[in-house]
Amino acid sequence: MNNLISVITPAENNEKYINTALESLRNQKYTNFEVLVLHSDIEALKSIVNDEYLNDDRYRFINTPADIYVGATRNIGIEQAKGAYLYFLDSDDYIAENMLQLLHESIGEFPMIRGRMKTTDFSTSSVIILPGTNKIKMYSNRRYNLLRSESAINYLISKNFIDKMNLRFSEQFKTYSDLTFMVPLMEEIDIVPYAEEAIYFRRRGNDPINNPTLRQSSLEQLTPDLFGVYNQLRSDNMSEEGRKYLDDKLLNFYRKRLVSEFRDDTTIDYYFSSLVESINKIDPDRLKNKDFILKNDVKVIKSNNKRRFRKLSNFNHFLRDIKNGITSRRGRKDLIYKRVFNYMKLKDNLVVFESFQGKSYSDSPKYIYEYMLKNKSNYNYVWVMNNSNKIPGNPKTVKRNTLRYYYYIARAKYIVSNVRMPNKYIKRPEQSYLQTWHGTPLKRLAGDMDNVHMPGTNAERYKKNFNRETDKWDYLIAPNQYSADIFRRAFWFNNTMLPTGYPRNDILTNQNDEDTINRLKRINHIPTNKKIILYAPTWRDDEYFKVGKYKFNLKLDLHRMKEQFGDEYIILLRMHYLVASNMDLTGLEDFAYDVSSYSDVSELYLMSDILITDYSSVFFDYANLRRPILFFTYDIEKYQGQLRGFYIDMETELPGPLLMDNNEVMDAIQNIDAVCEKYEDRYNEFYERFCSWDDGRASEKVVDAMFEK
Ligand code: C2G
Repeated sequence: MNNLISVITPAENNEKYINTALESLRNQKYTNFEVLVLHSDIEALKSIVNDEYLNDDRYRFINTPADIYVGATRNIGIEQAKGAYLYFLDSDDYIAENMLQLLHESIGEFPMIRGRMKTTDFSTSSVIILPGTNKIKMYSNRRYNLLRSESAINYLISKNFIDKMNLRFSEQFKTYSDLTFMVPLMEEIDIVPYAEEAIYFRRRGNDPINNPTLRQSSLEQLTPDLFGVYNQLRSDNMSEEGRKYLDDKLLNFYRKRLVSEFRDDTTIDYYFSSLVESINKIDPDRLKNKDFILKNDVKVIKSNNKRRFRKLSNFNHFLRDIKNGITSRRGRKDLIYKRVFNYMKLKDNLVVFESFQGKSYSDSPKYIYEYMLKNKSNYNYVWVMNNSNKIPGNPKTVKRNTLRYYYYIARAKYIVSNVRMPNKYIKRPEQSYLQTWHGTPLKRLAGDMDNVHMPGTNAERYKKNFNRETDKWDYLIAPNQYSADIFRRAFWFNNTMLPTGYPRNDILTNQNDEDTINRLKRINHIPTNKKIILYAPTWRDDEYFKVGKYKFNLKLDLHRMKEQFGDEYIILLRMHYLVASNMDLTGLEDFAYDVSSYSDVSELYLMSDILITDYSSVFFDYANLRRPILFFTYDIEKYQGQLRGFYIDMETELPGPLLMDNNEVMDAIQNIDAVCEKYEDRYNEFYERFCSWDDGRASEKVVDAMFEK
């Protein structure tokens, strides 16, 4: 008997990590294997595969038709496999080097054996090696426990056994098709060994919007597939374990996923008949230990009375909201927001403005508001402000996340914000939500991020929440074509893009004059007889005290700067709004000023003569002034490599030099005229590309687009 193992690896939509998967096979202690890599554009895939695999005939690259689902792809693999065993490995995963050996050594006469699964993220790139002492557990009555992951990956399966059963994957289902292979197999087998030390590393899906894993697929996809698979497999001739497995899968899906979607009647209409068909097959005993609500739901579904079910479902939701409302303060707020405020009539002339989560009166919302104040008479305004702050026109102010806040965001016809609203915000269909965003992106944004290093989240959750938010945006401002292109993709944005430039930059065009600049300096007690350096760095995803409060280690040598430039310059230190560190400025009086709490950074730009920054979007705006920009990028390798990645090449596309230490910073300031001359051409190109939409009329254009003239 041949001992060849055929590893079947579909690579569609998951090309990026294929070399890691193949590397983990190359490192196997058990070498008698072939790999069938399947893709609908195999030539394109081969172009990213390392040569060593292309030149090794154990690696077989097979072209598959386009537009087939993974079940059909795997079937092609099975047809072409030459081995005595099959093993399914997905192209974005990898296995420990003893995997095939341990499975092969332990399968004996059993038709199938399973290895252990570990979840990993996207930062792990090299293949992990584990020592192997092969502990085997036997699963008989509980063998369906092994199928909790619903997946066909990570089993070594006798090909002969599959051929005898004539078993293949069902090809019409995009999701859950693994069950159509695995459930019949489990039914034929009494005992499945489980090798505890054979580890399969499964990457957590980090792109739930564009490339969802099975679990992350949309409900519109999952629901008909689950019903379809359930109805195809579920029969009374199955083993008790098999029936229980499928029934529980259906009930859990109903409970955890479907019920929350049944807030709206059209969803119920859509799924009701399939739901009835499936629920009718469930063993009545299965409900014995379930709670009253589920039992009652099932009873009403079985009565096949859609109207009654709709009523029940609405009532259940109401009960749940009430229950949350009684048990916590937060729940009470949610209840009133959802069940009361959201049913009140919209106020057609009310606009809510919010900038950086109520932290300041600033950014594009400020300039849009001031334009409206001057040019529109028939609107009322609410500003979200967490601290008292004098705002022209005396609008109502509310603190973020209070009950009053929810009152206004429920009733205002218009919402204007520059960052994300709370996840809880329910966008009413008649509301208009303008997202101004807060900068031309340098660092990778939302959907373009591979890893998320912020506390309290991961890429999957981050992107899901982010996508839920961007779905609510009706209008989005683009400061330049470059941003418009990135926003469409990274925000999954399909609504109205306003190609207007940034309202916050209007003053950089309209008020770039000596009178304004001196007036601003005087109001803020900043000397008018010295030149000004503005230091405005960004935040670091991985340096924080707690969620939302970031640290900043000031690396600039201020004492040295004071000594050398104190007669000619002062420096304004401007930390990012997410940074919570306090700076110690003793000994730096009359030279360094902490302007972190100054509300409007555009005014700081106007006052300053040189900008020092790093990876912050501030330089895109500052370039409107055509004044010198220096980049203090002491941690560029870490920032670019591990944390975010950039959209543009910092080395070749920026309008100023990258400076790695204090010596270089001192030098550049000392020779600022020479620096400017050296970067003149680049600065011009940069200006054309990023600033040419900013013509001083962005606020006007945005207001015209969103409010009737
Ligand atoms: N900002 C500021 N002071 C700083 C840094 C930033 O006032 N020291 C303001 C600027 O208006 C800047 C905006 O906050 O344009 C965004 O800051 P970034 O440093 O670019 O970082 P981030 O908040 O992560 O946003 O598409 C833009 C990106 O999402 C960046």
